[in-house]
Amino acid sequence: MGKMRTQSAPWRAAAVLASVLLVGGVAACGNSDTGGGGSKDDGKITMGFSQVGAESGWRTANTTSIKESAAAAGIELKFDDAQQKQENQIKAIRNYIQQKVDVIAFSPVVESGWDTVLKEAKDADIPVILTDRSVDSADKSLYKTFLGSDFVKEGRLAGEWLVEQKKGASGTVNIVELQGNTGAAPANDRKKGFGEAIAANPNLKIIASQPGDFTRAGGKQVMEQFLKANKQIDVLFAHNDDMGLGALEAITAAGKVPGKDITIITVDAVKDGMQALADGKFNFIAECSPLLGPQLMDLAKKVHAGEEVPARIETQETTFTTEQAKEALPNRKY
Ligand code: GYE
Repeated sequence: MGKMRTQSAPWRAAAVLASVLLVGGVAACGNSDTGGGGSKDDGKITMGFSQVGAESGWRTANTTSIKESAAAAGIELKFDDAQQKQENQIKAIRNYIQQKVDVIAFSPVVESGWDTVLKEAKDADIPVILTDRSVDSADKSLYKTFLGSDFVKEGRLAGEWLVEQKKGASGTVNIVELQGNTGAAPANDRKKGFGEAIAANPNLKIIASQPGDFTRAGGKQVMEQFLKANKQIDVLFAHNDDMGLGALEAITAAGKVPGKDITIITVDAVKDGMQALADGKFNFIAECSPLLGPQLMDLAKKVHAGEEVPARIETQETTFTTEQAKEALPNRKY
């Protein structure tokens, strides 16, 4: 050190510059480590997750599952809520690419329009996992796997139950349908499955079908319109519990008894929906599980390690009648 003090001015300047570069270099390296750079010393996986929003009880339970599972799996989670907007999801995914996360996972708000950003992730060598909802991209190499429910099946199970209930009906059965947000896989697929199933009985007619965006407010508002425009409504098929719960208010306000005057079928089986079913306000629910976190973290570890994973992993689910809801409710976690 004594020598340093005796250095001439140019030498001192050079030494200072060298140490600044050295410290700067270490700092940059450290940043990329904590920021989720591809080359990590600590071996910790960083996942960038873009969530649809917070539109329903299902979504809240799904977000909790993902956050808890990431913590339990030792995965560093970067989480973004897109507030039901595709542009926000694309922005979040681009941010994750820039931050060089190890894995990107997301639940696409709509099915179409993802090819460009998925290609960007692929070019950056970042594996993508689709969870809950899928995309309609023709190029399946743009993502590693899709973990989630079979929404067509959920719609079909709902429709088959109705066909069975109404098999003795002599006249027309008027059905109204509350769809999820326009263009979403669960909205498209549940509509399709339900429509196919009820085609078994030509007396079953969908007289109105509109999006209620998977929210309680949406369900209430659209059901009010349905009730105003249609004298006789026999059945409501809502693509999720929350819209069904919103519709309950509209039905009661119109002086009708939900579950009796109007048969109500929904999808999800979150706690509030199950309570309505147990109370006889809903009549049937096709389950859709939001607890995707543990499987998602498992898949993230596998794709990060370069292991092969199945292209499609389907969630296991069931259906509930009022009696079954009463039985299941005490142990329902979400
Ligand atoms: O049914 C609905 C939510 O994508 C399966 O999104 C999910 C759906 C779920 O808002 O409640």
